[in-house]
Amino acid sequence: MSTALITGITGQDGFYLAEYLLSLGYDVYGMIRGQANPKRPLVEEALPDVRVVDGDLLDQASLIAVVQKVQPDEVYNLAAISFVPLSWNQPELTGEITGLGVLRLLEAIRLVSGASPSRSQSGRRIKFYQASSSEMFGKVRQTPQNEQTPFYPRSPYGVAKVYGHYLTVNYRESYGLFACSGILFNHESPRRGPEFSTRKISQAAARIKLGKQKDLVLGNLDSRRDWGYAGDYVRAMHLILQQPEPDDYVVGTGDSHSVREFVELAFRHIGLPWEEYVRSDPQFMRPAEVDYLLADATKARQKLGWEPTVSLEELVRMMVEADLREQGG
Ligand code: NDP
Ligand code: GDR
Repeated sequence: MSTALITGITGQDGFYLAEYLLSLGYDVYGMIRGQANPKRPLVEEALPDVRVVDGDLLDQASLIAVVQKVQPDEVYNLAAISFVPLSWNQPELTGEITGLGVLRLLEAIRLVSGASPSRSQSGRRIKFYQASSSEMFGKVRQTPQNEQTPFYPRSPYGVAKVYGHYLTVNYRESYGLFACSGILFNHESPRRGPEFSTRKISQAAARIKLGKQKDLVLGNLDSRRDWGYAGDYVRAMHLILQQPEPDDYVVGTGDSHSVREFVELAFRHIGLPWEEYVRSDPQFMRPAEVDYLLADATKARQKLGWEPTVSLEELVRMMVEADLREQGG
């Protein structure tokens, strides 16, 4: 039986990945931070087979202790400050967690596995997955974006992810670590945090339909994202670590839509005219925007055999339906 350690177990992806790895027969450990993290009971209830361990990406010693204790075959680093707007308000903390946190975890793996610059096979004992992001492409240099596309991050979050990405490549090349990075485009689900655009929209649509909310105030409706379903993307994470050689992969659907289109689909589903309920306000505009993301996931399709299975229409329906149920509809 293989053992996996997941950081960010309380997040959207942590949940889907844990569920998937458990279904494959893995022994799954999930790292949780804080002395009374309110999400701990939720994880324990939703994922009773996951073993919870305490650690924080800000604390090097805690990460060494966790890796030492768990002795994982695979480590998935999903923990981060992941909400892009917050990264302008707390840029230093974002750098510490989303950027330097990757360094601390890689150091823990290097120390525990005994990897050395001589690139002995010991570096391959613990495989490492880094959650890189399409936000690294930012003000895109080419469309669609693939593994060769240069980065041009547009937020402190994007900059921190670029640091984590290159550090993952560097530890692979410096110490022979089996360190990989998945450059994932936006992926959503009913478990998406309500601060992100898609869940804010699906939740508002459900509440408006049920008469619990009057309107929905968003920011930029023109930006375009390559949106997929989170359940599909965690399969790609796992596949990336099952390849004979460590490498980096772009993962996305190859289809891009505007925020406005997402709104239209959600309101079509509840049968209300979106123009009467939705408005755009500068308070939700970003200091610098990522206008247009579109994935070229040819490498993931060819080498991993990965394909998305959920269309945008299905995703919107799934999210709005889940929110209608949650709101008591
Ligand atoms: P979430 O925001 O849902 O989850 C983030 C997780 O990080 C939470 O479990 C949070 O724990 C944890 N965390 C934050 N700070 C620390 C810390 N100091 N130490 C330990 N854990 C911490 O993100 P997603 O699940 O959506 O995304 C997973 C990863 O993938 C992130 O790194 C994100 O940046 C990246 N990504 C996501 C994409 C997407 O579309 N979802 C696309 C591309 C990349 P807590 O509950 O305690 O706050
Ligand atoms: P993103 O996701 O920044 O792409 O990062 P988000 O859903 O927050 O924004 C997508 C687009 O929607 C526009 N937008 C709004 N966004 C939010 N959150 N709230 C609003 O009211 C609103 N109105 C318009 C934004 O301007 C943006 O253009 C997500 C995160 O999961 C990152 O961690 C991950 O790396 C990337 O996806 C890939």
